[in-house]
Amino acid sequence: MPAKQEAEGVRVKKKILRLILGDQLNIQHSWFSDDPKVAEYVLMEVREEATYTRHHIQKIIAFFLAMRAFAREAQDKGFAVRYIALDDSKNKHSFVANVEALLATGEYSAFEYQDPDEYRVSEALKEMSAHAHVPTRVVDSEHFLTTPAFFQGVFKGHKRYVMELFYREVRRKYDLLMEDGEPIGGRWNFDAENRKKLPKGVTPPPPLDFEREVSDIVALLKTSNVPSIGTVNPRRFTWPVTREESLRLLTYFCEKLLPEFGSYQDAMHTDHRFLFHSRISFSLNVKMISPLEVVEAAIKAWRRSKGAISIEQVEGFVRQIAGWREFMRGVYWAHMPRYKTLNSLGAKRPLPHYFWDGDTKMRCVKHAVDQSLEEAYAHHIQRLMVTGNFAILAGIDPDEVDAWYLGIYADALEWVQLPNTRGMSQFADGGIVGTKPYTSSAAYINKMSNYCGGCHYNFKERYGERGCPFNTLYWDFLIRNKAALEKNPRIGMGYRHIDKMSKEEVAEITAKASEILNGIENL
Ligand code: FAD
Ligand code: DLZ
Repeated sequence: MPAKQEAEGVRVKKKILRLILGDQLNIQHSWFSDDPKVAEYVLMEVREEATYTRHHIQKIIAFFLAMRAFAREAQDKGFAVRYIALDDSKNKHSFVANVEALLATGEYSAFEYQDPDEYRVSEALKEMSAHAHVPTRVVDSEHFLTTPAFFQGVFKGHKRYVMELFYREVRRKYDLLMEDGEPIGGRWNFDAENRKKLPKGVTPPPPLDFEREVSDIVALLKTSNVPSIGTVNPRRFTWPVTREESLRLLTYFCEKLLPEFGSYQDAMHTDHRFLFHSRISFSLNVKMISPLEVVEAAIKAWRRSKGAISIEQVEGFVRQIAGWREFMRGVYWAHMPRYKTLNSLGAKRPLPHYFWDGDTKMRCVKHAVDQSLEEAYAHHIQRLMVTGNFAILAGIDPDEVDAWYLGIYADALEWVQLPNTRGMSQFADGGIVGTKPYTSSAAYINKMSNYCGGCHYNFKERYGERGCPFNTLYWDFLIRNKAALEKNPRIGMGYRHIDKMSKEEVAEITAKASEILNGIENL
């Protein structure tokens, strides 16, 4: 209670201090159905979060803008909001230090926070709460379709996790694309129909961008010496940073992109960075929009189309959100903190410079990295089958791969980035997320993109001077990791192929691969 009021004997009812993290911007949360008088909400821009990895500049800006917009919206609705900006002289620059300083004023009756999505932050707040001198409470963030307990329940008694099994349970639980207990279309999964290359003559609609001036935040980050990667146009910042913009992006997706989403989900093209992808991940991950409303909007659009949008388009989309996204979260909470240390293939090579500057003759890697640096975005197959594929084939240290993925994408938060990178992409978890490593030679990249035409390297060649590094490294990866992978039934075919190779051919692959890897910085 302020000293003057206390001295005057005025009884001011103390408020609860409620912390809102930068990825908890959910104005639909039940906290905001409470009487506005009961609590003060605090949001904070802190160095600890802005620097725990080297983030893309657009990611930091998107978080700060979204937090500021959320604070304004809550204030406009009558809630008391304290906003600690990066350059606030009282800012202690960590969640814990700022909350402790606020509680030390004696102005609050209790401290409450929503369950954080990241293990590091969850542990820090738990530890702080254990020593707080006011009652503390952690509440659900009320955002996901499933809980860690649901995930454990689905896999109780199973030897391994299978995304498909989990996905079916979520479909049943929420009655998504179901009819009389059966999946609509007679199949649960239309993955096989989601693998078309973008044909000539099909032009994706232009992306829906939200244009705003961000020179002031760019200047703030500069004067505050916050390190970052990537570029931003200060006069044209395009990410959605409010719930209203996120809803507009969702509507645009349902109307313009959903009709072809599934078909070209895995396609890559130098002229079309976003193809038919929704770019909704940032909005989802900071909780401006909920996964249920996203999948329900897509299903509604599909129903409204009366057959004009085929089932494989909408099922492919629902699977990503109700399936993969929730599944990855389940894996994260079931295996942290150990998951972050796993390196089943013992990979230890440093990440080459072109992940940071795009300066490589491999056209696919160059395109995916340049795009990531310019947009803080690449779609799933670019992340998995270009940059991720190269990293696993080259045996890059998963710690370095994680740090890159956690920084470069606007949607990157550890709970979803880590299982995707260390698990699905790098197989460093030894098969917790996926049954086999996602690796391919240049043939797959050529099949799904226009990257290989015009590349310095020849996608058809393995050993020659201009042979594509993906080709040699693909076979060398299998040879190098034979002990760890040979018994995996899903890659048996690769080993049977190697068994048929002559000793000379195997030696040639190994020699060419070591030449490539020794010169990895010059590819
Ligand atoms: P769309 O293609 O339009 O898909 C719709 C939504 O489905 C996405 O917005 C996302 O919420 C969800 N989704 C799709 N695939 C996945 C998946 N594998 N895991 C979780 N959700 C999924 N996604 C993140 O949100 N944050 C990350 O940090 C992240 N890191 C990744 C790292 C690697 C190595 C890989 C292979 C994938 C990663 N993904 C991550 C998953 C996926 O690539 C992105 O969610 C997607 O590219 C975001 O673009 P979009 O919104 O246009 O997606
Ligand atoms: C990613 C991020 C960044 C760059 N900055 C902030 C910040 O200054 N304040 C904040 O509350 N959150 C930020 N975030 C998101 C957090 O890292 C995220 O909320 C935690 O990791 C919990 O998932």
